[in-house]
Amino acid sequence: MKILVLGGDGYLGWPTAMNLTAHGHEVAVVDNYLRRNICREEDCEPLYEVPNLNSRVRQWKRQSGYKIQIFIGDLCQWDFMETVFRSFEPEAIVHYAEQPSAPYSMLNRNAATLTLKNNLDVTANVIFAVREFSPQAHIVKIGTMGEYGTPNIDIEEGWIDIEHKGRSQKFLYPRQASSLYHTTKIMDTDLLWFYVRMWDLRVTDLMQGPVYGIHTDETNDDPQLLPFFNYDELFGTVLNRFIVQAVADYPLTVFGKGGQTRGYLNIKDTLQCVRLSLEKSADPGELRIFNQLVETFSVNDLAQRVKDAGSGFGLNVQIKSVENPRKEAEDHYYNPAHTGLLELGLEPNYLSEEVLGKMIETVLRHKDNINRDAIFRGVKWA
Ligand code: USQ
Repeated sequence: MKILVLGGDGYLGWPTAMNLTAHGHEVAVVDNYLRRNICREEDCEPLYEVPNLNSRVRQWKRQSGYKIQIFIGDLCQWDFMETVFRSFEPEAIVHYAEQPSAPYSMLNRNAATLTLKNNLDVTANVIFAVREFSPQAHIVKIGTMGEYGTPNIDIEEGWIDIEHKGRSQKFLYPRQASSLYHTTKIMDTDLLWFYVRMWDLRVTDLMQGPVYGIHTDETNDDPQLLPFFNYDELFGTVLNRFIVQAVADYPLTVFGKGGQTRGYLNIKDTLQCVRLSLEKSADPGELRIFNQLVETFSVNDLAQRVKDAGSGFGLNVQIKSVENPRKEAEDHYYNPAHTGLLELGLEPNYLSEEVLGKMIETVLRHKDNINRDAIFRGVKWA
């Protein structure tokens, strides 16, 4: 299949591109290096240097023999989007091209506006481009479990049947996000759902939980192929942060009570989920939603796991609750359904001592690069 990976430079975009080529697909990546530029501006560079897309594509070709096409530009610009679609003629699109950080979206007005504009403009342009140039193409959009928030009832997989005064209808499951970033993902879902109804688009919206991990089947321990790995407060996800904190002898930053529970997955499972969704497309006129997670943990559970794994490496990991910079429930019910991707064939990689150990080993190799000042800056959400 000819697959466009939008946001192909990112933590998930680049590993996805390699993985899809390794499974026989023809891939082009598109990026404007937005995340790299923000990380430079905010002084939160990744743990190790990541070569640019041209270098990574050359390295992957040397390693594997597979080619990847590259388009560098801003997908908010319609002319650029048009050029990409006309030249590549995709059969499917993986849409990761969003400002992905919740804390960054809450930093200040500029960051909020950038997040809103970028995320909605790119999603709208993808929709218009598919309609105009590739109307049969399947859009696989990365949404977030954060769209649902933490309701006091079970979270269904995208949809819920509501009975009201003796009548019933299926609706999108209620969404109430706790950051502006997550809110843009709700808006994306609404846009996609509207145009699915208007134009019979085929869309899969993947409600993903926080991802952790560094290695995938394609990285082969080659430092040139590793994903962009953040551990700072803005762009690092919690488990990746805790591993770096453990190595840096920095007490693990549990926000508030630490009872915040989310659905986690290994980066390898992100790649499986995206590929399985691509290989079994949604139907025309279908907005298919999967909850993309494999197991739930509280922040306290994760901290304890990292502490235990660290002791195997002689690390004396401390855990310290810090005042929560976010406005979120710290003690709540959380029970999301997540059977759809298992039914498509997902074989989960669960969090284990071995997985944590491999992450610690890799981070230890880059210990000297850790910038302790980037670990906690206390971006207040309210
Ligand atoms: N947390 C801590 N200490 C830290 C960092 C985070 O206790 O040092 C807590 C947060 O308060 C939150 C939980 O850990 O309760 C998860 O935080 P996170 O930073 O790993 O995840 P989040 O900001 O929600 O965003 C990440 C990705 C985002 C994705 C989302 C899925 O950056 O792109 O959409 O995970 S979800 O969390 O399910 O909405």
